[in-house]
Amino acid sequence: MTQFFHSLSRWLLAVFLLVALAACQPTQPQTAHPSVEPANAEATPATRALLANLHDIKNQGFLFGHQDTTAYGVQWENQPDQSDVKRVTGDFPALYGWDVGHLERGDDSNLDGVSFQRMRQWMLEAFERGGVVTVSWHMTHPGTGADSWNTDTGAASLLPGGEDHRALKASLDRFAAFVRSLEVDLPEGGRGPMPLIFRPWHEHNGDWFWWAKGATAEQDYIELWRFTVDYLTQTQGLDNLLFAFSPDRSRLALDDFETAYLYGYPGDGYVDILGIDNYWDLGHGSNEAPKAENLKQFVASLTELAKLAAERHKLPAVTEGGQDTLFEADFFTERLLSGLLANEWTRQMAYVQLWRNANRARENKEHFYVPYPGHPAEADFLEFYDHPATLFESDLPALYRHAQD
Ligand code: BMA
Repeated sequence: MTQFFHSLSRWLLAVFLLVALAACQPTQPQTAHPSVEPANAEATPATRALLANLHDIKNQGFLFGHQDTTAYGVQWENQPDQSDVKRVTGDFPALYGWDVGHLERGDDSNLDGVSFQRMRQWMLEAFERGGVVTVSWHMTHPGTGADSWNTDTGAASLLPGGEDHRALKASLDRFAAFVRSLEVDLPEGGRGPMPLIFRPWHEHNGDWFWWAKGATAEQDYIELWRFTVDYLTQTQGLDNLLFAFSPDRSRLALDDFETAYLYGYPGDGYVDILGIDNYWDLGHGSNEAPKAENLKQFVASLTELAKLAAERHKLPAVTEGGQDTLFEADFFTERLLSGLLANEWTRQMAYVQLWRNANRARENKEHFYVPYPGHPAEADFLEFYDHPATLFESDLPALYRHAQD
């Protein structure tokens, strides 16, 4: 009997220790997400469903996204239902990136010549196809009118009390009007603006944009972000936005990732997606590290990002990236996919968005990230496409309804 109690108490102690140990462990990738709350407490049902479904997806694979994909490609423009992704794979991407730079000026077209009227149409079509739309904004400075890359004047004058604050509000008003015009039949009934992933003020830890390090102080950046979110949600009443934060990998120290990543972080109440813009580890012209080192660092950057996101119940994603001009024919399997599948953390990315395929004839330059017909990386991209972890349009579950609905 004593022996029985002795072994029982040892067994109980072991169980207790195991439970206690589990509680102290660094967070593991989660399969369930009971506590995912959007930054905007008033977010619409479809917007909440999108966030919850993206959290589910991250355990299975990642959405493949491409900037400006239906507007033009390397060898074509102004053709309906086209995309270089589709020309090669027969399928559309799952996620569509667009940039509203120059909307703030009241222009008809964005900074890359994409008409806003057509952009609206392409966004609506993407939603109809079940895809996800994400929006960035290379905004000209609302006070000076200088472009995004002009760092002479930072964000200070745009903040409440600043001389250009009204101009910032006017820019956000234009954005709100554009967002409101993206009206669709909502799965929960009625009509309203489609859910969007809004990714303002990106790559702020670099020094190449006026809202970024150097031109803008950290505290001013935080205030700019918070004002933007509060104004769009509370003043403009937009409840269809998820907010993505996206520092640039080239300025993120891997040995002190958390501190580096949280530079300018506006707080968990202002962000839904912890993104990273990663060109640096994927064959960037200024990165002299050998390929093997790039891969190790790519994996490390995604691992650290996913851990931080898990701790904060946020969604990790590669919000921009790729290899400009795609000079390695095995880029998609050897660099991108192998990095994304490297471990249980890297597999947490909800989406990966590559940058645009500039039209060769109109822009007179080579600047592209996905292959086009005849490009040497075509076969490799097809292999990437066929992998079960890469989600394109034909792999998409219904994203705008809760799974249990
Ligand atoms: C950059 C380049 C530019 C473009 C800008 C905004 O990365 O693609 O050509 O104007 O993004 O889309």
